[in-house]
Amino acid sequence: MRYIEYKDEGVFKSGHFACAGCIESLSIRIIVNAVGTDAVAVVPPSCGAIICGGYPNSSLSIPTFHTTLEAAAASASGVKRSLVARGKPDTTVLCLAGDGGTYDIGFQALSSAVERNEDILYICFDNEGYMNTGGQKSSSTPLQAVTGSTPAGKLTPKKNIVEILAAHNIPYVATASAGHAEDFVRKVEKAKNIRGTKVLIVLIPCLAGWGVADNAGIKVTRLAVDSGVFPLYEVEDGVKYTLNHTKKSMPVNEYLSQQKRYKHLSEQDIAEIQSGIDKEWARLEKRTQASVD
Ligand SMILES: Cc1ncc(C[n+]2csc(CCOP(=O)(O)OP(=O)(O)O)c2C)c(N)n1
Ligand code: SF4
Ligand SMILES: [Mg+2]
Repeated sequence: MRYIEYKDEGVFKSGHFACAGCIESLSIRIIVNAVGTDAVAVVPPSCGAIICGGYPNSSLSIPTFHTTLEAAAASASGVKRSLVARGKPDTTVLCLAGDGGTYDIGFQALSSAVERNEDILYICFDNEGYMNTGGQKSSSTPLQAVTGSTPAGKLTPKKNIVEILAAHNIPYVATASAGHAEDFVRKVEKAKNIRGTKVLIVLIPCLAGWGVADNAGIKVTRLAVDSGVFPLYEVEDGVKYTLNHTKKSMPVNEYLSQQKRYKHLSEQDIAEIQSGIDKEWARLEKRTQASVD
């Protein structure tokens, strides 16, 4: 049996308000402990906001600033610039946002921050919907997934935010998950030591929103990676691609069948989803190969 090992500096404390079993709290624990205590967190409305909590009951022992859903990356930019002006250029400014706050509502602020190459570490907890407000679809919701606002299944595919950010020539953008903790810690530490804008997209199965069993969060993230639904990869300076988990070892239905949001799918629907995953995987393999050549 393999155990997850990471240093725990006590930056994340008990008593938060995540749903029992949600791996977003574990993901925050991994991130803040990898970053350490010389850090400030900027958090827009989201499940992450209720997990981090507000003063004096915050579960983070670093300064935590709650901002608006539109403005997380802009707020983080301002916090970082003020720290630099006060002679603290090495303090890490972390943004802890959801996918609605990243792919949709906060995207203009994020795109502008990346274009200015602000020195922030932006984390997107991607639970593929507006989950804190009851589970509406976002542009991160995948094709065919049922949400509160797509009761017959979403008609359009998930937006490819990694490619969009890579097209900004961002210094570092990567995907990560608590189901592959060593890779996750390595990416946070690597990102922390790069100057400029860094973004990590972290997959979070929403137990309530996806219809996943309370004890299956880690299992579902591993299935997402193993089936190629959520490839673990990094892009540096918009051009250098690295696939971190290089095997796609199981059919997508192993992943889909764990979730109530996909219960309505026909065999043809599953075949179409599989075909989309195979195409994207082949594209990533080509990009990775081209980065090596
Ligand atoms: C401009 C704006 N619209 C709507 C809201 C209400 N709201 C608060 S949290 C939230 C959900 C955010 O979704 P996401 O960023 O994906 O985070 P999650 O709740 O899924 O963690 C919404 C819509 C808001 N605070 N501000
Ligand atoms: S609503 Fe979903 S993402 Fe939010 S804390 Fe609960 S299980 Fe986690
Ligand atoms: Mg969300």
